Order: sequence, then structure tokens, then C-alpha cells
Amino acid sequence: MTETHVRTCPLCEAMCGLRVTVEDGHVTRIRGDDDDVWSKGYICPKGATLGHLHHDPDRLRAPLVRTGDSWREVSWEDAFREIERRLRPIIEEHGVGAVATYIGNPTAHNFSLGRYIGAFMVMSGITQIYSAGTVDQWPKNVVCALMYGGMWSIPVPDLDRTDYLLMLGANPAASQGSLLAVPDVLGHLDRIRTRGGRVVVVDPRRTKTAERADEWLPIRPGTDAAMLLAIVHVLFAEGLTRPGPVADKTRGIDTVERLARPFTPEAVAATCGVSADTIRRLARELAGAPTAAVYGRIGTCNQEFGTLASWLVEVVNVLTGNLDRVGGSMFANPIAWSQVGLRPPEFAEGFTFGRWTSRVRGAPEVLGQFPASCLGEEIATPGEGQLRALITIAGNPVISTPDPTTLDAALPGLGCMISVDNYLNETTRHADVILPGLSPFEQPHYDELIWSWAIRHAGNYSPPIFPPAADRPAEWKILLTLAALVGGQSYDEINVTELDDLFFAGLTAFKQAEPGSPIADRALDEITAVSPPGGPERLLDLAIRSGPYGDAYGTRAGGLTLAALEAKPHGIDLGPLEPRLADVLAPQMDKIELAPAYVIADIPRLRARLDRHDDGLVLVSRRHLRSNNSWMHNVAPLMTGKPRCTLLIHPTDATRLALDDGMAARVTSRTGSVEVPVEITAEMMPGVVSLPHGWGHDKPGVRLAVATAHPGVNNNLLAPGDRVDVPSGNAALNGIPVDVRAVEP
Ligand SMILES: Nc1nc2c(c(=O)[nH]1)N[C@H]1C(S)=C(S)[C@@H](COP(=O)(O)OP(=O)(O)OC[C@H]3O[C@@H](n4cnc5c(=O)[nH]c(N)nc54)[C@H](O)[C@@H]3O)O[C@H]1N2
Ligand SMILES: Nc1nc2c(c(=O)[nH]1)N[C@H]1C(S)=C(S)[C@@H](COP(=O)(O)OP(=O)(O)OC[C@H]3O[C@@H](n4cnc5c(=O)[nH]c(N)nc54)[C@H](O)[C@@H]3O)O[C@H]1N2
Ligand code: SF4
Ligand SMILES: [Mo]
Repeated sequence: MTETHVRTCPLCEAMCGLRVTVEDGHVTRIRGDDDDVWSKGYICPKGATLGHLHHDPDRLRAPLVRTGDSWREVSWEDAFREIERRLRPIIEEHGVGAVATYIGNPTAHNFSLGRYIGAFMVMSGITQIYSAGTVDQWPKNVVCALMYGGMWSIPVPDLDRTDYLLMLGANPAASQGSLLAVPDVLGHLDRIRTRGGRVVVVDPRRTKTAERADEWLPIRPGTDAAMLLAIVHVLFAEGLTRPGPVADKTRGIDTVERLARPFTPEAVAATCGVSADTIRRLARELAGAPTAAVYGRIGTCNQEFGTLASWLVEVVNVLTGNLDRVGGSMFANPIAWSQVGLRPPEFAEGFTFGRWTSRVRGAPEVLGQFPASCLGEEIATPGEGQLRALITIAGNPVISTPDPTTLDAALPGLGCMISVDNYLNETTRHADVILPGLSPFEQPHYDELIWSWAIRHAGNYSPPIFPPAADRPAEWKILLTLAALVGGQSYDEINVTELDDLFFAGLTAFKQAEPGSPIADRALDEITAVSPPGGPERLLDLAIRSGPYGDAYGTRAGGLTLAALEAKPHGIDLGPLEPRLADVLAPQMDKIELAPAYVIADIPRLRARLDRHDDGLVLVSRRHLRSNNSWMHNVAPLMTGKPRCTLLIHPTDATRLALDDGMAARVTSRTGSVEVPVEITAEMMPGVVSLPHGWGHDKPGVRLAVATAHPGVNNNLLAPGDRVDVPSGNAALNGIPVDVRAVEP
């Protein structure tokens, strides 16, 4: 029997609509859904292989319990009882403060996990929270929290209408967009150019994105902030600032002018490797374009001055009048609000950081988290407050975070480690119990979070294709059960339905208490009576119905509900973004804070950088279209072609170091060393080498048949744990000084 299903790909922010052909229970073909209102048939090679992921024999389908080096499959009840047996004594003796969690990237893309991670944190009482956020976008979160009052109030370039795009440190040709949801980004870049606009890409590597732009501008890694501040300098010096309507709603323009004064183009040119003339021209182009947007991503976050660079992206958008205007940098207003965008009560009066510090290194907390690299030392270092239990949720920190040697060595010392994960991999091999989630095709899908930074107001809900096996819990049930166990309930007491009802009631009340809430006067039983019975669908329905286009549970005729969305399998599109700054600014803020004290306090560090002359080789990371962080190298059709885990190096550097193409090189930093094949290419700027992240699958005990045949090396072995962007604590995984030499055969 052949069936065709329509659904959204959950792998990345492009959210492509797929047509999935299933023959006799087997996925035989996946292509883009031409009728999808958002992606219109666009697809990449990863989406086309979701069937392989679904059928992957290594994907875990039952809980695993480890004894020594051997694993056995157990029932779900036995798995939870084992967790209880192991966790209880730790919590009784040391308290919940001895338990940490690490939350990985797929939680942002997974229907269950995304909606229940908040419940997990609150109900478990865990306060030691680590996440992939501090190796990713923490600088953006800090900047948007301070400037706009919400850590997820992140504007996106209005690609459909802009006349000028300045993109720094992003390679959507591989990543498909990040904190920028758009299908077929390269198509959008082409269209900017065909309508007479201009695209400039700033990156130490001439990426496929740069090749599609009007101009590639190589930059010395970690110096974007200096270049952007010089652009700000020119805007003021040449009288080019025109903040337009947001001027009245902005505080601190004078402060920014004063701060930019010493950062003349000439003062930064040598450091950035960008000429003063080019910097002046960029400033003039940005100011002169009818509309323009500056966008920065991993390369501007995951680096030494991530917060300053991310802040200056916003500053340039404000000063050129492009924030919150059509064709500029705009805030989405998604159909369904995302829980992560709710304003935490603890920050009602504004954001403060460093409220507590880490035990071992004294790192300040930022938005409730320490740098991911603190995790290993907090486990390994004895004493009061030592971490003794860890719950990883869809994360692979042994590959993804800096200084993985310390973490990898520390994990076996835990009294209890639990992983909610679909694979037995480099991190989860240390777990005592692994609890697998469902395959993407066994669960519904809707991207509440990702639509918060999409370039249009659209939405698409997908039902599951396959029913999960009868005994398999969805991940939201796993999270609630774990939360209750950590919170002190015994397994026999746990009632997941009650916990879910409690969570729903709490979120509903939170939403009702917001000023102007459209559901303020609705009684909870009135709401539950017309809601799905529970689980993530009920939460999504709440987020739609109480959202900007929702029916407010019957109060707004014709408004949206989950059911209305389900009736449109190819999605709905409610049009382009609209200016909405007044809604975005937090209630305690009357204006945009253009020069937050916390951020500008880091400027002396940037000035000192201008006096540092480091001419040695530095390492940056890269992504490939056919990889997804660390976890999709087990999908055989994605692993064909030439080896991808190679060191890219410019011909002049290669000649100087006597390296030939294909030869092995040893790359050494102050913390580690890896051996990797060399790929000589003029797409790198001289002085900069590049390795992909997400590799290093040669660890004993992993169950990844395909990935271990192409292990590659883990570039984070070269990343010192203390190399962070100071204000955010985000890892600085780009711009690492390295030594490269030929390995004698
Ligand atoms: N050097 C360097 N390091 C980097 C980066 C870089 O650019 N350079 N990028 C950083 C960035 S941006 C990120 S986001 C991090 C990512 O860091 P992590 O989130 O720690 O790592 P991932 O590789 O995304 O691992 C995802 C894990 O989730 C599991 N998984 C996949 N799908 C599911 C699911 O549906 N349910 C469950 N329960 N588990 C699932 C996988 O098996 C895997 O173990 O890496 C960071 N590390
Ligand atoms: N295929 C695929 N797609 C993905 C992922 C994946 O692993 N594979 N990961 C997903 C995740 S978790 C994320 S966060 C996003 C990230 O999405 P992007 O931000 O687009 O990430 P990258 O493709 O790594 O591009 C980062 C670029 O920054 C450049 N760079 C490095 N250092 C600097 C610097 O100091 N300054 C400047 N200007 N540039 C610099 C690098 O050379 C690289 O080209 O991608 C997501 N999408
Ligand atoms: S670009 Fe590829 S991975 Fe991303 S959503 Fe589309 S098909 Fe999936
Ligand atoms: Mo990420």
C-alpha cells in the first residue's frame, strides 16, 4: 500500500514542507511539498533522508540501562525505577543542587521537548542548568534582553523587501538560516540582487553564501565588533545617522557617538584586515540604501567579542533607521507565542547578570546559566556543591562544547547520569540510563519557537505519520516523569496527567495575567472544555488561541485555533512582517536602550584588542549542508562523497608550512591537538584555517555504525574552556590560535 503524507521537516529553521511517500510501512521517497505555503517545494539533502533516520537500526527504541560496559534494554517502568533507585540517595544526601541538566539543540526543534523543557526545569527544581545556548546565541540573548527587554526579542532581516543586506558570520548556504527562519535563503539573496539591491558577506571564508553575494569581505576572526564600531564612527562623523521614527523611542544615541569616537576606520583596519576605505564605503552604503539590514550569526556570537558584535549589529540597524521598518530588521509576531518568549518574573524590573557565580571557576551566571565548559569541572572538582548527577536532554556536550576532554573524563565520576536521547553516542555512552524519544515521524510537529524569528507570519502543523509502539511515551511524558522524580515524588506517586494539567493551568494563568490579555476573563474549565485533552497539542492550541490571530477561546470570531491550522495541511500564511516595536519593548522600558551599561563596559577590552598583534594562524568552525551538528553522521546517504572533516587552509599558508593537499596535518592549540587531512583552498583568507564541528565519533562504546566508519576529529579538543565572550559567557569557538604542521608519513 502506498500513501503520501505532508509534513514539516523538523531538522532546521527552514521548516520545509515535505511530501513523504510510505510503502508498506516503509518511507520510500521524500521530496519538497510544492503546495507548502511557506517553503513552496524547497528541500535540502537532509530533509530527503528523514526516512533513513526513521529506519536507522541504531536509533534507540527502548530504554537502555548500563552495567559496566554492557547495556540492556528494559521496560519503561524498569527504567524509571532504576533512575529513582540511583537518584534518590544522591538527592537525599546532597539536595537537588547536586543535580544538573544539559539541554541540547534539538529541544528547539522537537514538538514535545520544546514545550515541556520549561515544566521540567520548574517542577524538578534543578537550578544548575547548562545548555547549547552558551556555545551558540547567548550574546544575542544578552543584547536583546538589555536593548529590547526580552532575551528572545530578536529582530530578523526583512529579506523579502530589503535593498541591502550586510551579513556577518553566517553561512546559510550550509546552515539554511539561524535565528532567521526562511526557506531557500540563497534564493532570497538572488532576488535581493535581481531587484537591484546589494548583498555583502563578511566572513574569513569565501563560503557558498559569499559566492552568491555581490561582495565577499574577509575579516580577521573575532574583530567584527571593531569593524562595526568603526562603521558607527563613520555614520556619526559624516552625519549619516537617521534613526527615523525610532529616534524618539531610543535612549543612549549620544553615548554611542562618544564611544565610537576613538574607533576610526584607520584605528581598526589592521586588526580587522579590512581597509579603512572599505569600512567608510560600507557605512555610506548602509546609510544610503533605501532600506538595509545588518544580520550577524554564529561567527559574530561564538567569538571573543560576541556580545559587542551582536550589540553593534542592532546599533547600526537603529542608527540607519532600519530597525522595525519594512525592508530593515523586523520583529516577527508569530501565530503561536513561544514559551521561551514569556517574560520571566525574576526579570520584571529589568535584567541583571552575575547574581551568583560558579563554584570552581567563579564564572558569573548569565540568564541563569554558566558557560557550558564549566560543566566538566563542576563534576570533577570535589567539595561542597559538587555535581553528582546529570540529566542530558537531546545534547551531545562531549562533542559540542569546549574542552571536551575534561567533561569526557568527569562524566564517569557521576553518581547518576540520565540521557533523554535517541542515540548511544559520545555523551550518552556515559549514562546509566538512556531514555529514547520518538522518531520525528512518530510525533506531531509545529515550530513554536522558530516561527518567532521567521520572515513571514505563517504556520504549519503536521500530524504524525506512524503511530508509536504502544508502550512508547512521548518525550513530554518522559520529562514530566523525570521532573517529578527529581522533585522528590516516588515513581508510584507520579501522575503525569495531573502534572500536565497543573502546567497547563499555570501557563494559562500566566497568559491571563498579561496586560490586555484576550483570554483574561475566561474561566479555566471553560478553556479546558474546548481544548485538546492534554499534552503539547493543548499547549499549542493555547498559544494559538491566545496569540495575536487566535479566537481567544470563542471571543474573537474567525480567529485561529489548532483545529483550524490542522485543516490546512500545507500551512497558512498571514503575510509579511509589520513594524511592532511598541509591542516588543518590555513594559518596564519606555525606550530602546541603545547603550546598555553592562554591554558598553566591555569596550575597554575591545580597545585593548586593537593593541594586540597576533599574526599567527587562527581556527574557525564551519558547517556543511549534509551534517547537523554532531548527530546526523549516522545517516548513510548523507555521508557519501569526499571526506568533509578536513582542515581548510589558504595556499600561501600551505606553502609556508610545506603542506600538500590531502596530506595529514597536526593542529595544536594551548589545550589540545588533532590530526586531520589538509584541503588547500583560496576560499580561506590567509592566516585563518577552518575545521567543521560535530565530528570525532571514534570513541569506544558508541552505537553509530555509519558515523564510526567516518569518525573525523572533534575540533573542540582545540577549544580552551576559559576562552569566552566575557559579558555573555558564550564560548569563543572561533578565532582560536593554533599551530599547524605537516605530519611526516
Ligand atoms: N567548534 C564548534 N562547536 C560548536 C559549534 C560550532 O560552530 N563550532 N556550534 C555550537 C552550536 S550552535 C550548537 S547548537 C551546539 C549543539 O550542541 P548539542 O545540542 O549538545 O549537540 P547536537 O550535536 O545538536 O546533539 C544533539 C543530541 O540530541 C540527540 N537527538 C536528536 N534528535 C533528538 C530528539 O528528537 N530527541 C532526543 N531526546 N534527542 C535527540 C542526538 O542524538 C544528540 O545526542 O554545538 C555547538 N558546538
Ligand atoms: N547543515 C547544517 N545546518 C545547520 C547546522 C548544522 O550543523 N548543519 N546547525 C544549526 C545550528 S545549531 C546553528 S546555531 C546554525 C548556525 O548557522 P550559521 O550562523 O549560518 O553558521 P555557520 O554555517 O557555521 O556559519 C558561520 C560562519 O561564520 C564564519 N566565521 C567564523 N568566525 C567568524 C568571525 O569572527 N567573524 C565573521 N564575520 N565570521 C566568522 C565561518 O567561517 C562561517 O562561515 O546552523 C543550523 N543549521
Ligand atoms: S533545509 Fe533541509 S534540514 Fe532544513 S528544514 Fe529544509 S529539508 Fe529540513
Ligand atoms: Mo546552534
